[in-house]
Amino acid sequence: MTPTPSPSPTVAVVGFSSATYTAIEAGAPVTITISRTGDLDSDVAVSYRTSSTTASARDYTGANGTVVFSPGETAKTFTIQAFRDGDQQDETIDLTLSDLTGNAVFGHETAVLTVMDIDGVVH
Ligand SMILES: [Ca+2]
Repeated sequence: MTPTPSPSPTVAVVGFSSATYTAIEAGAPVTITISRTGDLDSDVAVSYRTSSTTASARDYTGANGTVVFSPGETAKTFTIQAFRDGDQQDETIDLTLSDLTGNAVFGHETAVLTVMDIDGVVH
């Protein structure tokens, strides 16, 4: 008798590589990675965007766009640059994924980038 294949349906898991990131104000741009694990055989697209309730728009270079994982691809990146703003407090930037298409589910759908303040540092 023919063994019945037991299909184990795999899906891609797409999300930020971490739930938290850290950048230093006026430091090097921070690279944010969107990773894809699980099913690597299909095309998967996802959109990303940055927003913030504590940092104003001129405090960092926001990013938004759509990335497409081709078969075999496991990581996509974008960068954010935080600027010195004169405020003496750490600020956070929210990273959000949306519009996931293809055979995929979300991992870390959101993440938080903390920008470490340098204005309040006592030298
Ligand atoms: Ca500051």
